[in-house]
Amino acid sequence: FPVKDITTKPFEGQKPGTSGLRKRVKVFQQEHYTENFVQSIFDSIDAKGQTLVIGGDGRYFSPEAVQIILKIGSANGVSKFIVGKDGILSTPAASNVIRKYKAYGGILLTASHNPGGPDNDFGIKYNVSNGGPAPENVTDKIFAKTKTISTYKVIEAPAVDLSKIGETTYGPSKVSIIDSVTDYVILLEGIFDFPLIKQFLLEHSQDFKVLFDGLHGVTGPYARAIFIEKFGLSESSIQNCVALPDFGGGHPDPNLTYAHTLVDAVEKNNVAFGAASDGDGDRNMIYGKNAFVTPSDSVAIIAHWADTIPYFKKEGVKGLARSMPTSKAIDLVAKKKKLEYFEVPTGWKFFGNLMDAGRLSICGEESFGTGSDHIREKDGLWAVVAWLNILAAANKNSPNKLIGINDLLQEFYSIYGRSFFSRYDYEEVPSDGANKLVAHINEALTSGSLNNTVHTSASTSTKFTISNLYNFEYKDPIDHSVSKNQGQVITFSDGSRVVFRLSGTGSQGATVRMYVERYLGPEAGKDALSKSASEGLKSLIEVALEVSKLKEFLGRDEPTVIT
Ligand code: VG1
Ligand code: CO
Repeated sequence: FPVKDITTKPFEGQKPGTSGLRKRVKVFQQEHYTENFVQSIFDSIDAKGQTLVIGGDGRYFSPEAVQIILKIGSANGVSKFIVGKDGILSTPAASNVIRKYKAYGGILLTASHNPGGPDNDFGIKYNVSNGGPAPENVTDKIFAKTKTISTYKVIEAPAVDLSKIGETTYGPSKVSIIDSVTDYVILLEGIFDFPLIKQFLLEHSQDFKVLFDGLHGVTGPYARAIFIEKFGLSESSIQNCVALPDFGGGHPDPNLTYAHTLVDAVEKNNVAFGAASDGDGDRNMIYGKNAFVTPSDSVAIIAHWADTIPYFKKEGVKGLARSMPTSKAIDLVAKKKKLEYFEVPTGWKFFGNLMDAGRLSICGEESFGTGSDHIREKDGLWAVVAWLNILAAANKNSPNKLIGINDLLQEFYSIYGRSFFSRYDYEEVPSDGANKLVAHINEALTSGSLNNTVHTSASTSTKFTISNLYNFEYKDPIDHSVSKNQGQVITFSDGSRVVFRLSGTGSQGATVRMYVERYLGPEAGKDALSKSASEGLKSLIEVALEVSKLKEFLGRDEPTVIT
């Protein structure tokens, strides 16, 4: 098998974002484009003689990309590839496979929740040996390589049949095709109390209906194995669980806007426990009849109930963490349980170091990402099964009253109070306007012109006094690396907070995210605590829009998505 050097020229903009390189499929399909990025990965790591995992959410262009990685990887000396059957591994499953088989790293083919298909998005992400996304020093190196690349290496070998499980030789390398689901199901079985969940669901087959919606993303086969085969539920407990390369034309993002197939079915069929995951399986939404769990609350509630989960009972909970824009609900749990807790920049890569150092067990992001140190990615089905485990355990101690999602929410608020939280996304706005918005807030930040100013909500007359403005900066407590400009934060004297950030996962234009949080203590009482988030946050949102002049800069009256 001869190794060939192919001459190429650099492409602009191959900078990995919050979670890998994401672009339109058509961009990746340009001659040499994907090859350049893949060779730049190999130029930034030392994979000679090593094992590499390949897998992804199966979106359009994945089969082609797997073959490209095999060719270039083999030519660059990779000795063994572990590949999910048909190139499929959910992001959490890939993280697990990297760890379990002690691979050197993995290349994940996904653009997560972004739509797929010939006119939509594709993505490539490199993960390191702990199973987590490559840290910034690695992604910076990859980007630098893409700017100077002049050749890439390939072996000339016939394409590998990705549909046959088993090991074959491929040029100088070995390729092992593995079942995409098995290892992951074994992992979850070792974490949760499957028999308890199964028994609870069986006893309550009439009054506690379950529905999981795969949104035609990668989780379909995983959900089938868990809900049908392990928990013994009927076919009607899963929907949209056939993975499709274009996600059936949908937007595989588990939130109230895009997961409407779940929302509709939950309301129509009185489903007590509904859940959905995104294209690559790392996000989750928990949604039951009249009960929506905001992700910031979800992770806090899992932390609160952690000792009902066998994995945490055995390992203990070492520490808690959230990304900066995520509400501070989990901080309250950490304080009460006297645990160490951390605030890190957006994106899962920052949690990994803390986990590797044994200081972090449970963490989450407001963007429907929840997870733990069982792997180094957020994990959609893990969170869904965690909720089922917690509900099954809570009901074990409540023989006469069925405890549902809402009961856990209300109980949590009565102990800790509630952080009302919402995120407004302004997608694909002109970059110019986004930059002006950032500059406007930066100006106030440097000059102090907004400090101590009072702002009144037009509709409710509630007054908010700005107490501080700052740019969030993170110093990693383990490797001491510093990440600057991770979001602009405006704090108010009542403890409320508004954050502005530019998205790092979009494939076109700029996306501005505005995060708002307002806390009410338990003494506010049940009525105030059980309001909808939009009601609880109305006045703060008005003030945030006024202070930032967002509508003016972006030329948008309404956000694209509210979560
Ligand atoms: C978004 C979310 C962030 C998440 C990231 C990857 O990033 O805000 O919390 O970690 O997506 O999620 P950004 O930079 O667009 O705000 V996923 O499910 O792509 O892997
Ligand atoms: Co995802």
